[in-house]
Amino acid sequence: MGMFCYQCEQTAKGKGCDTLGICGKTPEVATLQDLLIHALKGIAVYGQLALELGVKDKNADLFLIEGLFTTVTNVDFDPARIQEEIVRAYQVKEAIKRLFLDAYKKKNGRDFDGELPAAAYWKPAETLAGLLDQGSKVGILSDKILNEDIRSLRELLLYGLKGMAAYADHALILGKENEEVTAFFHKGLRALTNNSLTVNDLVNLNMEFGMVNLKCLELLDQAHTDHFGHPVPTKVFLGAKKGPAILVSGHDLLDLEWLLQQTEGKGISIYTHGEMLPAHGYPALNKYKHLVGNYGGAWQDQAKEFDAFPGAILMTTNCIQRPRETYQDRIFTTGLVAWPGVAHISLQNGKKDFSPVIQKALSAGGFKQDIPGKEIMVGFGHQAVLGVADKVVGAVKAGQIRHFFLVGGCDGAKPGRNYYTEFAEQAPKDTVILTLACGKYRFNKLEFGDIGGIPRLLDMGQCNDAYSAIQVAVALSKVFNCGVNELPLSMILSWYEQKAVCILLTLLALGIQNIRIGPSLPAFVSPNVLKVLVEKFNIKPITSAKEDLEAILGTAAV
Ligand code: SF4
Ligand code: SF3
Repeated sequence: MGMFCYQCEQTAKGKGCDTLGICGKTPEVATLQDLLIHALKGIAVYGQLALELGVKDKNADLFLIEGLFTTVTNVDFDPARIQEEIVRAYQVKEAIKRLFLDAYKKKNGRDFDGELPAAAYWKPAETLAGLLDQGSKVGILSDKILNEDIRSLRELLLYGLKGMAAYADHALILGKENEEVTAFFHKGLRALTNNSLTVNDLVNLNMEFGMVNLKCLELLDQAHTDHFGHPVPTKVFLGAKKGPAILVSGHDLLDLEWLLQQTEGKGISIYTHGEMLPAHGYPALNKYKHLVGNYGGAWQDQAKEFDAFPGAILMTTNCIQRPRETYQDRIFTTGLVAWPGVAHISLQNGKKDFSPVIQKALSAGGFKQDIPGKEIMVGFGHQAVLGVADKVVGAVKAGQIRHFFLVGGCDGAKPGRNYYTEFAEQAPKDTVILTLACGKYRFNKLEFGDIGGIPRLLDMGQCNDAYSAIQVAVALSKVFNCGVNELPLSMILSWYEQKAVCILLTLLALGIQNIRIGPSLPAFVSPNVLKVLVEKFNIKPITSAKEDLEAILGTAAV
């Protein structure tokens, strides 16, 4: 059975996974995910038509968001769950279709008789084999004669939508929604079925998406800060405390809060992993004394680290990898993350019961003794950084800070990512490094010192906290009375999965130029689309840390 997927940076041979995903995605899962996306397009066709008549369906909105998030890299590897989603997708489509048809008739006094794209008429086959057959006909390459630039721009938009879905889902979980953001899932997915859109139309739509995603990032920032307070600079312990332990990974801060509440007073220590590290900066989470510290590094090292962790592990979002047998019975998934055979904690009546995780932590025994460790700082969100804006601006004007680098984005397993460590290490002492997302694990334990009390390494948070970096850049450009592109600020980004795609589209939509991106360029960007990105935005692939630093700062760089 074949497959084709090139949505992430580690795609096989830099072209596409066609026999088995490097991530562990089987052809069966890949094909079911293709069919799920097709089904979501069908919902969006009716969803958008209904919206044009002023009719909304919350169920369809949520389904699109969760469905897209399900297909993000390293989220759901369980064919049974995806199969269930596909069957539900049909029910959701039929419901929104009825809503639209009724509204149409009411408005026009007659039945709708327009032609719609194939996705609108899709009906799931009754067997798994039938679904796989359907999925094999709607994959990325199924339209053999599709222009490669159109395909490239459609996939760019689709991956952006997947990334935004993850952020919209986190915001929704915390009770925040933005109508424009929600509506764009319908608009964007429906556009992917529209054969009359030109390259230009799709470029514009990608830019429109970028601005909508900015709103989504803002919404999630608001959801996080309203619920957990604004991050404050906070020291995070990297050792361990004797006793039972739970390790929490992923981006979902509410899961962590619930777990902290349910473990309070039970003698269990909670540790953050991967993208959960910034949680320590939020007052409403840091107040729990048993949120002890951070353990391990970025996602690609999890097999070794989870193996060695003497407790239970909870994966709240991406990135999960195939669990080793040694910890298969100690790892739990929740939310949209799933791996066949791994215990899943579901939402029931608006709550999650983490008792199985807690029981496992208690029975696993935990750390036999205290393990000493150093401390690192997190919590430099936009409010914390802008709170010392005077000091920062003063240091720039006095020549103490020559340049800011945003070295942010995902980590990954492919060689070439040492560039980011080298870049941070070689950045001159009169430069400040802002960082976010899981790529920072390559250098966040190094000593960078400070400039007049301003730490040289400022951790702004998770990947979604790119919003903080944008806020800081905009504020600095106001102070210095110049455009963001004229600031002494350079963006050095690393990408892996689709959230990085949506953030990149936002930065481009904001007109930010000269972004350096690595470790390799996306396989789904066709040569012509790349040409447009280079011409319009001067986007460039990373070279070597030394060369890039010299190019940015001039020859006296290092
Ligand atoms: Fe390959 Fe990435 Fe797709 Fe997994 S998500 S199948 S690694 S391109
Ligand atoms: Fe990392 Fe998966 Fe993207 Fe949120 S945890 S940045 S890769």
